[in-house]
Amino acid sequence: MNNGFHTAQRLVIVSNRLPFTVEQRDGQIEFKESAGGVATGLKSLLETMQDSLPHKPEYCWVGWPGATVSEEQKPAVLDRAQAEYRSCPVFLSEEDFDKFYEGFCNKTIWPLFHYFPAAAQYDENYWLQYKNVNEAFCAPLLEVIGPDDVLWIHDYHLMLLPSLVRKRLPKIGIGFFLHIPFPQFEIYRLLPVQWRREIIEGLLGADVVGFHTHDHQKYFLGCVQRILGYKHKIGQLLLDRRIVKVGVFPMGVDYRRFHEAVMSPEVQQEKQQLRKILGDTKIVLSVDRQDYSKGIIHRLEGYATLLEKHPQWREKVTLLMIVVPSRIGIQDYQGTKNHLEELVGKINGKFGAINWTPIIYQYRSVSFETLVALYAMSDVALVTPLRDGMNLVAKEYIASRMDKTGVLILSEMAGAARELADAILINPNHREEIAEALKLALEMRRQEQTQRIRLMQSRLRRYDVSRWATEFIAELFSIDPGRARPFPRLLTPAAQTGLIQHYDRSPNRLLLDYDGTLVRFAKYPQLAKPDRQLLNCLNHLGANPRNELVLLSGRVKATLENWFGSLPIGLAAEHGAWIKEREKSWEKLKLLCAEWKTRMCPILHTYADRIPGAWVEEKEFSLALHYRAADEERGALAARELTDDLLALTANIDVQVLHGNKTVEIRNAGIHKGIVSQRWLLNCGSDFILAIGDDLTDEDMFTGLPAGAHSIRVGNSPTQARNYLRGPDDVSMLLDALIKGEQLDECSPDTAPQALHG
Ligand code: ADQ
Repeated sequence: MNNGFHTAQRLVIVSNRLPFTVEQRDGQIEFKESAGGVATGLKSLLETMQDSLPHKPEYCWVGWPGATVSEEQKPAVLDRAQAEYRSCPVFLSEEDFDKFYEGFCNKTIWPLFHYFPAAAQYDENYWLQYKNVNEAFCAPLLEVIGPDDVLWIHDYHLMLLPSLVRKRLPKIGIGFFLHIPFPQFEIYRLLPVQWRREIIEGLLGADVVGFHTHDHQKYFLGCVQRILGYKHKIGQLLLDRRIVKVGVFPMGVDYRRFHEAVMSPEVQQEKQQLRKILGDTKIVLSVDRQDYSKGIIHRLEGYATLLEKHPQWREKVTLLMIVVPSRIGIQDYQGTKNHLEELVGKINGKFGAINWTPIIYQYRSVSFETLVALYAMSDVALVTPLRDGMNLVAKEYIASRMDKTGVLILSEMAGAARELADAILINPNHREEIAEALKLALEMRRQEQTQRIRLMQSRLRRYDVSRWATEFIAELFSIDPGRARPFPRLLTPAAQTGLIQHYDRSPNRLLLDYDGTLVRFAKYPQLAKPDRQLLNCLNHLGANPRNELVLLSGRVKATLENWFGSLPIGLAAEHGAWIKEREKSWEKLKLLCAEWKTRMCPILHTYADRIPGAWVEEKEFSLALHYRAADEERGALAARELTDDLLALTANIDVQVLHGNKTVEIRNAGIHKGIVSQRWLLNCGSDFILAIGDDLTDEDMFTGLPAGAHSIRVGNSPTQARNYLRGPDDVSMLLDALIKGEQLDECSPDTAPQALHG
C-alpha cells in the first residue's frame, strides 16, 4: 500500500478514532468531525503543532474511521482520508466492532479503569478480539512508518500495540498516552492473570508512557512492580535491555481558541439567541458525552436537592444539560440514558411552573460556536464525574470566561481537580454536597469569582494542549529510542574478547556466585537446581588444569555437596563458614559461634507468620528469612522493618544483618565472600582472576580483588565491579565462550575433559 507519506522524520499518531467519522447517507459516504476528548484534543494540537514544537515534525494519523466500510467504498475513504486529514484508516469488521470496541474496550477496560468493577465483563472472546485488533493496527503501521519516525499511540484501545511494534521495529521511538485513569492494583488485578500481564508488557514496549496525574502514574508503577517485578527510579523503569520513562503530562485545552472565540460574531449571535430563550434566570451548565462515569444522574439528584432544600432558587435558576450520544449500542449506556430522561422528567414535573422549566435537556452534539456560547453565558459549570482521566469540559469552561466571572464546580475524582484547586471541589457521590456547592456558586460574589477564575486561567493558559504535547514529544525525541542502555558499564563484545584472550594465556582463578548469577531465582530455592548444561560447563572449566574454579554461595553445604560435590571445583557454603577445596573434604573456615540463633530464630518466625509466602531457613551458622514467594510490596516493607529491628537487637553481638535479594540474613561477623575468596587468591600474583556475582554479599568479593582482576555484577544495581552483565543467560554465554576459546587453543582430544553423563 502506498500511503503517500514521505519518510523524513514524522510524528505518527495512532488512536482508535480518527479526527473524522465516516457516515453512510443514502449509500453515500460522508465525513463528520469526531467528538470526544481524545479526538478533539489531538485535532487542536495538530492545528497548532507546526508553530509550537521545536522539531516541527510532519505528521500522519492512523486510526479507525468510526464505521464499517464496504470493500467498494474503501479506496474512496482511503484517498479522502489521506488528502484531507493526512490519515491512514484502519478498517475494522462488524465482529471487531462488537467484540473489540463495544466488548473488551467498553465493557471490560472502561468500567474497570473507572472503578465500576461490577459492570466489567471478562469474556475470553472479547480479549482474543482485542489482541487481534491490536495486531490489525500493527500491520498498516509497519507500512506507514519510516525509519526515523516517532510513534505516539493513544489510549486504552491499543495497550498491546507498543510491544507489538517494538518486536518488529526494535529501534523506533514509541510513546504511549493513557487518557483514562489507571486503577490501583486491587482493581487492576480483577483482570485475569494472563490479560493483566500482557497489557503491562504491551505498554512497556513504549519508551515513554504518559498519564494525566501522579496518582495514575503511581498506580501503574505499582502494578508493574507487583506483576513484573520491575522497580522504578524516579519514574524510570530499567528493563532487561531498555529504559522506559513513565511520566505525568496533564492534558490541556486549546486555551486561545476558546478564549478568543468568545468575541467572534458567530458566538455573540448564539449567545443572544440563547439568552432570549432562557430568559434571565441564572444558568448552570452541564455538558458531557453520555457515559455512566460522568456522574450525570448524581448531578441531577444534586440539583433536585438544591431546589428541595433551598426553594428560594426555584424559578431563578435553569440547568442546561447537553448530552452527546455515545456508545449507544451498549446496554449500560442505554440504561443510563433511560434513567437520565426519566429523572429529568420527574424533576421538571415536580418543581416546574408554567413560566419555568428547571432543566432544559438536549441529547445531541453541538457546534464549536454553540459550545463556546454556552460556556460564555453560563453562571456555573457543574462537572461531576464519578471518575475521569482528566475532563476537558472543566478546562474549556474556564478558558471561555473572557469576562473573568463564573464558577466551576468540579468533582475531586476528575484528573482536572489536581490542577484546578480554585474550583469548588466536591465529592460527586453526595447529593447534599452538590446542592450546597450549587448554592455557594450561585451566591458567590463577583470579586471572588474573578479571583478564582484568574488563578485557574493563568494555569490553563500556560499548560495548554500544545504544552502537553510539546512536553510529551520532547521527552520522546530526547531519548535514544529503544536503544537506551540501562547498563553503562555493560561488558561489550570488545571487552569480552580481551577477557577471553587474557584467560587463554594465564593460570586462572574463577570465583562464581550461584543463585542469580549462574541460575535465575526461583520462587523456592530448591527449584533453582543446576541443569545438565550448567553442570557440564562447570565440569569443563574445573577440569582444565590451568583453572581453579570456586563456587561461593550462601546455601548450606549439604545442598552444594549434593549438586556439585562430584565436580573438580572448590565450594564455599554459608558465605564461607564452610569451605571445600577441590577433591578435599569440608572444613570450617574458623571457629564460629551460633548461640545467638536461638534468640533470633523466633523473631524471624514472627515476621514470616505475618507475611504470607515468607519462610525461615535455618542454617548452621546463619538464619535467613526468604520472601520471594510473598507479595512484593508487603514483603519488602516487612523486610525493611525486620532489618531495622534486627540491627537494634544485634548491636551487642558479633553478627551481621544483611538485606539481600528478597532475603534478610543474619550471619556471623567476620565471615563473608571477601575473606573466603582471599583464600583462593593467595599468592596468585597477576594471574587471570574473574569474579561474577549478583548480590550485595558479592560486593565483599569484588572489593577484595587485586587490581587487574575482572569483576562482573549481574543485574543493574550499583556495584564495585568493573562491568555488568544483564542476567544468568549472559553469564552462561561468557562461560561457554571461555570454553570455546580453550578448545580452539588446545584442540587436543586427549586432554579435553569428558562431558557428564546420566
Ligand atoms: P472524554 O471522556 O470524551 O475524554 P472529556 O475530557 O470531557 O471526556 O472530553 C469531552 C470533549 O467532548 C470535550 O472537548 C467537549 O468539548 C466535547 N463535548 C462534550 N459535549 C459535547 C457536545 N454536546 N457537543 C460537542 N462537543 C462536546 C477522554 C477521557 C477524559 C480526558 C480526555 C482527554 O475520558 O478524562 O480528559 O479523554 O484526555
